Formats: sequence, structure tokens, C-alpha cells
Amino acid sequence: MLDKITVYSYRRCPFAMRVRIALHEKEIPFEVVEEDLKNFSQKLISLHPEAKVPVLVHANRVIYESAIITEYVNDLPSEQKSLMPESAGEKAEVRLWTYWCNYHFKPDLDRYKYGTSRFTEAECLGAEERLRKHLEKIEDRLEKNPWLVGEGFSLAEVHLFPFVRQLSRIQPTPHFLSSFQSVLKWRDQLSARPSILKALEK
Ligand SMILES: N[C@@H](CCC(=O)N[C@@H](CS)C(=O)NCC(=O)O)C(=O)O
Repeated sequence: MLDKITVYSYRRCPFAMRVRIALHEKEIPFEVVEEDLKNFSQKLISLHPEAKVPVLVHANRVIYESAIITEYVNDLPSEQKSLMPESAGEKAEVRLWTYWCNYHFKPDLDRYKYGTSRFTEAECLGAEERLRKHLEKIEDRLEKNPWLVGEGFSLAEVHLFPFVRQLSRIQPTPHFLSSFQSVLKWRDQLSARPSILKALEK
């Protein structure tokens, strides 16, 4: 029996979504503290040195940074399959997708989504073109294989899905999305996955 796990979260935050998906996938019980992004609780501020969600508290341990939390969750005892492949090479592939998502895909997604309401004109220049290239990278992989890494669902899916979902929910729908049929199929299959449905529940 595990000690109580608490996740300081914000429902729509894609990083927090990663953590909730991983916990549901591993069938590990947890409690959610829903934070207000514009007015974080003093508790959250005391737990995270940069005051961000998500934060996971397990017994006396405080863990932040979504991709560190999801690896921690994956290493906890559970009857469910590991979300990390076995081999060193495939583990590195998962971490490379995560790195790429955090440092390339997500920043260009933000520049495309928010434009000059949040960024300078120079920062926004070419964001759409780069975003298409990013989608091409995912499409290339998914055309040949149903999963981003190896033979099954992994932390690569946990980490990328919330951002692909966010992109496809932009209104009006980005016109270039329909060119990436394998990405859309992957998104739709994942959207029906029980752990993801639970993580998105209101
Ligand atoms: N690198 C962090 C990013 C977390 C993050 O940026 N969370 C956003 C919400 S989606 C946040 O808390 N923003 C508040 C702020 O930056 O002041 C992670 O992976 O957990």
C-alpha cells in the first residue's frame, strides 16, 4: 500500500495532464488539488521553487517538473505495464521525444497559438512553418509505427499527447492539420484511452 499521493494540478495545463495520465495509466490512487493559475495557493508556492503546476507530493517527498514526476510515477510499484521501454536505446528515444516536445514543439505551438499577444513579431516569424515541420516529424514516425517508441504506449505518448491535443483544439482549427492523418489517428485513438479520459474528466 503506497502512502498518499497529492498532485497540485490545473485541469487544462498540458504538463499537469501528463502527470494525471501517468497515474491513471499505472492505476495509482491520488488526490488532486486544483490550483488557480492566476492565484496559486501559498502551499503550491512553498512547494515549487518556480511556482508552477504540476507538483506531486508523496509522503515527505516533493517532486516537480512533469517529465521527472511521470518517471517517478512509472517507477512506483504497480501491477500495470511499465511506461518506459526495456532497452537503453528506446529509453533514450522516449527522453529525446520529451526533450524535443519541451524545447521545440511546445515553444512553437505557443508562438503559433498566442502570436503577438504574447510574443514579439520576431519570435512569431516562421512559427507556423516550424510547427508544420514538427508535425511532419511525428507523422513520419507514426506512418511506420503505431507508437512513438517501440511496440506500445510509453511516456513518449504521455508527454506529447497533451500538446498535440492542445494544437488541434485551437479555433479555428489549424488548416494544415488535415495533412497529418497518422498524427490525427494517433490523437483520436489516445483520446479514447481510459487513462486519458479519466485525466481529462471535469
Ligand atoms: N517545465 C514545467 C512546466 C510547467 C508549467 O509551465 N506550468 C504552467 C501551467 S501549464 C504554470 O504553472 N505556469 C505558471 C507560471 O509560469 O507562472 C513542467 O514540465 O512541469
